[in-house]
Amino acid sequence: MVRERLKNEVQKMQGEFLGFRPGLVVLQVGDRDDSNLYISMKLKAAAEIGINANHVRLPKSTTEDEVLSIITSINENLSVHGLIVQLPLDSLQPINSERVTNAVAPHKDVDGLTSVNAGKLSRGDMGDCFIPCTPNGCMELIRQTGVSVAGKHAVVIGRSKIVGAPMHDLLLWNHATVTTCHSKTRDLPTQVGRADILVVGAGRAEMVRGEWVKEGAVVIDCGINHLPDETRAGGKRVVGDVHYPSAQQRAAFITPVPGGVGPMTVAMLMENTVQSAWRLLKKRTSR
Ligand code: NAP
Ligand code: L37
Repeated sequence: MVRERLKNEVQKMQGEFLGFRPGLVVLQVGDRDDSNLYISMKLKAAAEIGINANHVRLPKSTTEDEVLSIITSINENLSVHGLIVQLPLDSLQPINSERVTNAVAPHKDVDGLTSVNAGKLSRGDMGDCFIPCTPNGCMELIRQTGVSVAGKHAVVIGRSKIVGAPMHDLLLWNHATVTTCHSKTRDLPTQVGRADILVVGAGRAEMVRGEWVKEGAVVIDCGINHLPDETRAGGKRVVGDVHYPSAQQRAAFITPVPGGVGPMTVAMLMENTVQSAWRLLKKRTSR
């Protein structure tokens, strides 16, 4: 649905601005299997929509200064509207990933991970910032349920820069009352039981049990975890942070893993890239 709309928008852009295409760069250091899989999904989605995506792959031996200087040159490249650094960095060198993500020009930061974009979101200035893809996808999934967020009690599990913290901000500025839980939270089951809307990004396989979940809640599961499973090809299976079979009996809506938040995360990266290109085109035509 989102992808179909973006494809049409890109076609419209190409018509209005002679062959123009939004440009995306995915910067990867090293060769992690999970990153390779996610990047291939991003490149495939971009190709389908008509976004010109480039995968820049650096060896494990790359130093922080080298990464920073490549980011600077991509920042200056006018045909690139979005730049993401795929985390975690898989380098043999000590690299400060905070410094690296913050080197991305805020107006190309389609992951929404720079301090500038995160700061805007935390203050509720959503109009001119980029929202991180996973929480943005979660909001889209919540919207698709038809359940309104305003006035509801939302519980977020996790406070990372990429999932939990921006999810908290988004729910708050969409007028939920938000509780954010983390590894030091006491009595997680009781907190979860208060949630009309529950978003989980903890990285703990099937941690949230169905018995904890409030009857009729909306449950959004960001977790991607691998459990050993002899019956599967490859010897493992993918599960979320929520125990789906039990939670599904209580929740009014619940997202599956795989096939839930993951694909929507990819769609939101495309959304942010197209939005970034529109902003540039509007600036160009208003001059
Ligand atoms: P992360 O950086 O490891 O953060 C995990 C968060 O969960 C931390 O805030 C941690 O608390 C909290 N936590 C850990 N164990 C907990 C527990 N037992 N009880 C309560 N809170 C607990 O992970 P992340 O990058 O946010 O990712 C979270 C999950 O989402 C992972 O499964 C990851 O694979 C998945 N993910 C999915 C997508 C997607 O597109 N679908 C994208 C990114 C990540 P502290 O802060 O106290 O340590
Ligand atoms: N933008 N995303 C961005 N920047 C980063 O630095 N780490 C990271 C990031 N994470 C990311 O790309 N996550 C992600 C996770 C899952 C999917 C896509 C992106 C996804 O589509 N998963 C599928 C398949 C899961 C599997 O088989 O492992 C799913 O259906 O959930």
